[in-house]
Amino acid sequence: MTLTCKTAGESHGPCGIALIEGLPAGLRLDMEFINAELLRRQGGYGRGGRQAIEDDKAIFLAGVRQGITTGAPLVVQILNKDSRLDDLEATPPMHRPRPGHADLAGALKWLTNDCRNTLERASARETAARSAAGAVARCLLREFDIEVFGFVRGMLDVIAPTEVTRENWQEVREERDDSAVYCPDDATCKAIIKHIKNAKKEKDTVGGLCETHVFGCPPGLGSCVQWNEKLDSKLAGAVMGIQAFKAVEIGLGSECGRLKGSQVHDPILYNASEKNHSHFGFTRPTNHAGGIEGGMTNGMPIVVRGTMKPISTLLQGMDSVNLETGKDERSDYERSDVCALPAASVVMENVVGFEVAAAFLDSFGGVTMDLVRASHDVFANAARNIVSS
Ligand code: EPS
Repeated sequence: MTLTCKTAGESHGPCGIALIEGLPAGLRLDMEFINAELLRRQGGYGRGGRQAIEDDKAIFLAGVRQGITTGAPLVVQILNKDSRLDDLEATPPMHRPRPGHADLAGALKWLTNDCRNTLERASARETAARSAAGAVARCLLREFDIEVFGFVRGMLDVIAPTEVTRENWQEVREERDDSAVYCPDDATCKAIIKHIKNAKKEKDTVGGLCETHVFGCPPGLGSCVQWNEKLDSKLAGAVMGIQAFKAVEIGLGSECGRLKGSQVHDPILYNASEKNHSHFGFTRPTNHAGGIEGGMTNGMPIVVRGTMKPISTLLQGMDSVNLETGKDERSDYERSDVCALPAASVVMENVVGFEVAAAFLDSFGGVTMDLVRASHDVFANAARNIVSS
C-alpha cells in the first residue's frame, strides 16, 4: 500500500488533522522527536503573535498503540488554542482580498464575496499537521539510518556559503539549531535578521530560500518507469504544495540550463572497499544531480531547494477591490508573520522526509516492520555484490 497523507482543519478551527495510510505495523514512534519538530516549526525569528498562543503537540487518535503503529490508518491531531471560527466577531467575513493570498481565487471558485472560508483552509497553519506526518514518516527512515536535514539557505541578497556534506552535516545541524533563523552561517543569519527587522519597520514581508538534504538513501528509490513515479517529480510536488512556495530545484536545478553536459553530470567512481555503505561503493566526486538520476536515488545525498515568496499579508496593505461594493480599496490585514522562512524550512524538511519514506516503502513495502527490513536486507545484499570481481 502506498504511503499517503491527507490533512484537514482550519487555521482558527478546533484542530488540524493528518490522516496517514500505508505505514507498516511495528514502527515505534519517537514522540519526543515528533514534538521537537512541531516546536521548531513554531519558532524562528520573524513570526507574529499566533505562536505565543499555540503549543503544538501531536495527539495520536488512531493507528498507534503504546507508541507503536498497528498497521491501521493513523490519525494525528494538533489542537488550536486560538480556536474561534464560529465566533463572527472574532473571525468576521473578509471582503478585501490580499494580493498573493488564496483569497480572491477562492472567493471566485466557491462563488462568495467572503474570503474567510478560503483563507482559513489555505492558511499555513495546515503545515503543522503536514509536518507531524513527515516527522512520523521520518521515524521509519531513521530505522534504516536515513536522515533528513533542512535549513535556511538565504534571503534577498544573502546566501549562506555553507557546504553540507555526508561528513559535516551533523555539525552544520548544531549551527542551525543555535541560529534564530535556522541558518547555519553566522554572517548570513545576522543579515537575514536585519532584513526581517527592516521589512517589519516598512510594514512589508520577506521570503527566501530553504534547502533540504537526505543522507543514507539506498540507490533505486523512486522509478524511471512512469513519469509520476519519479522521486524528483514527487519531491517537487510535495515542496510546491507548501504554502507560499514558488520554485523547487534538485541539485544544480535551474543552473543546469547555463552549463554544458561535461560540467553538469557527476562522474561515476567505484570503490569495492565501500560496498557496505548505503551507496554500495558507488560514489561521485560532485553531486550536481542532487542524488537523483532518472527519477531514482543514485546513492548520493538528495539535495532539494525551495523558494518561498514573501508572505502575502502586508501590514501596509496593497491595492485591491472590495468584493461587496466593487470599489478600489486596500487589502485587508489579518494578524500574520513578517517572515515564516525558518518555519518553512522545517516544513520542507518534513515533507521531503515523507516523500522519501513513501518511495522507500514502494521499494521495500511490507505490512510489518520485520517484513520491510527483510525486503530491504535482501536488496542490500544483492546490491552489494552487483559488481562481480
Ligand atoms: C497565516 C497567518 C497567521 C500565521 C499562520 C499562517 O495566522 P494568524 O492569522 O492566526 O495570526 O500565524 O501560521 C500559523 C498559525 C502556523 O501555525 O504556522 C496565514 O495566513 O497563512
